Amino acid sequence: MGCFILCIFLPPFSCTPGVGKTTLGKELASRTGMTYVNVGDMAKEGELYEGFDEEYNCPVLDEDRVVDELEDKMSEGGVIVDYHGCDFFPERWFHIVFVLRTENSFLYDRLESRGYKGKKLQDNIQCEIFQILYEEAMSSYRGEMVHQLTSNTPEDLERNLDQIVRWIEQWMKDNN
Ligand code: DAT
Repeated sequence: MGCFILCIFLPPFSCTPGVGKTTLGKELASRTGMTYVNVGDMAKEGELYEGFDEEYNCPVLDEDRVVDELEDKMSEGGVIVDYHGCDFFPERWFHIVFVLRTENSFLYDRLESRGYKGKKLQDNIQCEIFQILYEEAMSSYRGEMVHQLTSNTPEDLERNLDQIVRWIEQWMKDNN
């Protein structure tokens, strides 16, 4: 079987954007037996940073070291990668890319309850409004690989899980 990967991301500029990537990614891993990789946590553990962004109060990821660190795991396949950016991952790593979308009113409450305020809160909300991440995904990967999923409510989460699990089952049938 070739390499088989899902990638799930959302808004940049912050370390924990709150659209539901982690919740979806971990639940998907437990339903499918795939491996879940949280790139933010991996960077924190390995200190894969190349500086600190004072404006956003957030470390700056060392993208080359992250790619080096992930390379072996990705070539084995069966990996769900969770991150809020995507343009530095090699396209060959992935079979499908999901961009989670949360309406601003829901996102505002989730980010505020995580203690985001001021510029950091506003920039993350702006990022959603202008679909920045979706556009980044569309320019980094073939259009047919990139799918948007709505993630406002627990019902959305359940529907997204069902949809992705069905997609994985179909992929396995087609590629085995
Ligand atoms: P992220 O990994 O994108 O930062 P998360 O998975 O930690 O986001 O979720 C942030 C919070 O929102 C957390 O309290 C769980 C909740 N949540 C996640 N997906 C949701 C959904 N579809 N509907 C309602 N709440 C959701």
